[in-house]
Amino acid sequence: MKIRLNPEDEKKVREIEGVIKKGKRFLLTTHYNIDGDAIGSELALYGMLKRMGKEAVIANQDSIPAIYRFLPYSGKAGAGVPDSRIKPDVSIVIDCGSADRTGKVFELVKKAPVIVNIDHHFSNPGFASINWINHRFSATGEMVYFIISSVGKMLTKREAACLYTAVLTDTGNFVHNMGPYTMDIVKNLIDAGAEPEKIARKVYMERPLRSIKLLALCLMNLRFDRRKKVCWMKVDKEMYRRTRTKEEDTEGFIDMLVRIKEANVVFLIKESDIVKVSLRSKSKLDVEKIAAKFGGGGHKKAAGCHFRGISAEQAAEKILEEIYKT
Ligand SMILES: [Mn+2]
Repeated sequence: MKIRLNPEDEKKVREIEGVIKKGKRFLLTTHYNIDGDAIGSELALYGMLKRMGKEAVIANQDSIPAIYRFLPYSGKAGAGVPDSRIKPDVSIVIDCGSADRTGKVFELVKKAPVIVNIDHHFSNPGFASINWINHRFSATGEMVYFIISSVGKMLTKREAACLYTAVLTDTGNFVHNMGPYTMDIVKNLIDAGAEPEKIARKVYMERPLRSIKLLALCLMNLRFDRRKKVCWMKVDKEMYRRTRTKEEDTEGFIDMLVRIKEANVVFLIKESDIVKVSLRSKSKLDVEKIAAKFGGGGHKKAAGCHFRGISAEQAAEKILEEIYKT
């Protein structure tokens, strides 16, 4: 089934098509704290470029979380330190609301004469030479879908699996942020060979026991503010130590909070060298605005920010204070 894009988006796809056809050496990157959309979109694009006989290198600040290592091509996206010998003629930045979300890799990105920015974050300022930004897409994976169907002519089973994972995870299992094309795209991805059951099992049903034990500790300190209907919890270093876990074991913890009926806004605080906060809104309250107050970003319903030099408790207070101002 052919999905018709609106003329403006179609124009962007054509523009990116021109760059991809001309380019020889591509650098692909995405944001740190890699999520399913970031890695799924990146790997699908990598698959297409290789299929077209292009040179392509992936450089990411962070390594791929364990739950996404089942994805095709995931072996090509090793952790971080960019190889300074790479001389790309096109850099493609995927799912990054701002350039600094690429971390140190941006030094390498800048070396390319042409930078392409493909993203669905509302706040993206358009930092590249070609910017395709539209927050109406549920996931950047949807945008990559249109690029691959057009430039790559078809969609392989492997690329479809990557993009399905992108859309599945960025919509929180098809719960929020659904766009006008989402279900049509998903249908086409399944037709192209993506296996919904297998992917859902890999992403949601293969958690190590230690991660659930960590969740149990977190839930013990679940807090609730009745007046503003805010629910939050923290993960601190002591909890990681006791359960022999690390940050990637907290994947999906925030979704536990989202399930709470009484809550309108929820957040999870993770303490490591810095204090990271993930926020979700179940009401009209725009959590992107809250995160932006502290230099973070994201979407209306899902956003994040971080703090340095303060404790998890202090960070929680700052966030609450900001919520109380709304
Ligand atoms: Mn995304």
